[in-house]
Amino acid sequence: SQQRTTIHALHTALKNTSKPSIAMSSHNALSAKLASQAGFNAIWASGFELSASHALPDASILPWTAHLDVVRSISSTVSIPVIADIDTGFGNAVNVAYTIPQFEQAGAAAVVIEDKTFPKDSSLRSQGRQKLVSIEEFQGKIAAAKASSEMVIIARTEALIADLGEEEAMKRGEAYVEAGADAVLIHSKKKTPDEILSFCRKWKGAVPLVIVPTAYPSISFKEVGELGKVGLIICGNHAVRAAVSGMRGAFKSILEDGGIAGVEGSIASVEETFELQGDEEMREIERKFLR
Ligand code: SPV
Ligand code: MG
Repeated sequence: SQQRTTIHALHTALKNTSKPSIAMSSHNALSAKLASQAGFNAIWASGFELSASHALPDASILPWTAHLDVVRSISSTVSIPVIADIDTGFGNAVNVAYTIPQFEQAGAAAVVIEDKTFPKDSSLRSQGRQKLVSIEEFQGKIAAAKASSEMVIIARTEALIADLGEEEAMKRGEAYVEAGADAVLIHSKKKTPDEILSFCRKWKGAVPLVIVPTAYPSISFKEVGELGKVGLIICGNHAVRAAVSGMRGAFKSILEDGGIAGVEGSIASVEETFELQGDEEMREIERKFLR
């Protein structure tokens, strides 16, 4: 199946730490299709983006089925691997055991599960509520995920986000590998890459790392590749932020201009939008079947 192929492709790509794969965030099938057309290697079905697209905080406000629905919609639209952000797994290890197969069925190639307590809060929020579950409990959640799915299971530690220090982050990362994680996402909200660079250099784990450099954007993909430890770089929220800027600009111009003519040259054409909607495929169906 196509899903088996994307799972396998992602497994292989993660190991190529001298040239990390680049995932772009998406909050719906349209943004995922644009990211795929642009040439990104994978889609990050971001909880932050999904929440933002509902004008809600990224704090376990949306039901888990909202994550599932967007993953299904994205997976049925693009053929590159889709990495589902399942936050904390929406509960304990039992919840993980029941929800994980649903994400696999929805077409995800991978899930990222984080070691925060449910309900989670955004990692990027200053003074956010960053309480972690115990290492043992999270190992159970990873094991539950591995036991119930063929997908790539990426364990994410929020130890640095919670200000618990590098040693705790390292201990957690290694413990998660022991529990069966295929990769470890090490997250940081420091404004410079120093914290992440130090962690990556010290990492001796048997699996590749994953990073989300939103807070420390100065780091280049090339620089990350030179570390030889990171298999995947996730652009965490750039689709929804680009959408916000694009819409704000166009909306402002239209009201200022007192008409829609001024934005014609700077927004996507209707024809371009038809293409993204798969209009060609529908025409084919019309030709074949519509009598
Ligand atoms: C997301 O994009 O939902 C993430 C990355 O989990 S972050 O927002 O940095 O926590
Ligand atoms: Mg998230």
